[in-house]
Amino acid sequence: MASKLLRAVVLGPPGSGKGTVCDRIARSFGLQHLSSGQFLRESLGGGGGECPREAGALAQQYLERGLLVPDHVITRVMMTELEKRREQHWLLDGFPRTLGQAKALDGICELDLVISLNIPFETLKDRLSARWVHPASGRVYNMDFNPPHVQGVDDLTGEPLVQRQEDRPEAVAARLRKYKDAAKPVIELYKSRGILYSFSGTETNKIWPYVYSLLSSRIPPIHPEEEH
Ligand code: G5P
Ligand code: MG
Repeated sequence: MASKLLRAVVLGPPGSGKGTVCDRIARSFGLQHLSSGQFLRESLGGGGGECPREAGALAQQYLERGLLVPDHVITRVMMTELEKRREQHWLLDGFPRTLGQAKALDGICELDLVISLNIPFETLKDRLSARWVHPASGRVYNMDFNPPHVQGVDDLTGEPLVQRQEDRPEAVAARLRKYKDAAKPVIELYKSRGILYSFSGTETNKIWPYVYSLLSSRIPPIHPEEEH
């Protein structure tokens, strides 16, 4: 097992806790955490990021509206990133999200496990509408889970926080429906291969011990289990 590189994916709707779970897995097991949304956002800043600049400009229009970026754009970004990490264990956060993306991924690797986060619709709606950001830095707060020290202002700069267009309650429901339609065939595909592991609940902290124990059966932890 030591020489085999782990290829894992975390699937879940917006706000389901993919980023939170992936951070913890990366810390506990030493996997590279590769977030498609993060690569896209970095590219928007122009330079700095590793995603090609044209892809970034194109992606911006979709990101702002909470829509899925076209398959060929995100697939190109992810293939470039994965190519650089052939020798590392990795964990994908937010990719693949459509059947077309899943097929592209099949072309370059064989996945070992897929974690699917099943979070009730109402919980997702509440979480996403509680998210506020500091536009200049991209720092993200959640009014329930990780609130700023002072309500409505960024911890480091003291500047005002704003709510993203796509996190406004009226936009959230439409976003979640679209996600579900696109993701259904992806989930079916991995289920039929016997590599899908679904976790249901309303709290990341309660799901985490199960995810940890699944991962432990595949790869030795580099850090003992953390409470959070
Ligand atoms: P992203 O960046 O992949 P989303 O919208 O899928 O963005 P997001 O918002 O990043 O998902 P997440 O990673 O699933 O959510 O969840 P998270 O950030 O860990 O947790 C969400 C919030 O809830 C946080 O504030 C967290 O602190 C809080 N939270 C976590 N657990 C709990 C809990 O137990 N309780 C409470 N109360 N709170 C909790 O993609 C962004 C955009 O990029 C494009 C799309 O335009 C997308 O909209 N994109 C793609 N387009 C096409 N194909 C792809 N593959 C794409 N990937 C990205
Ligand atoms: Mg995320």
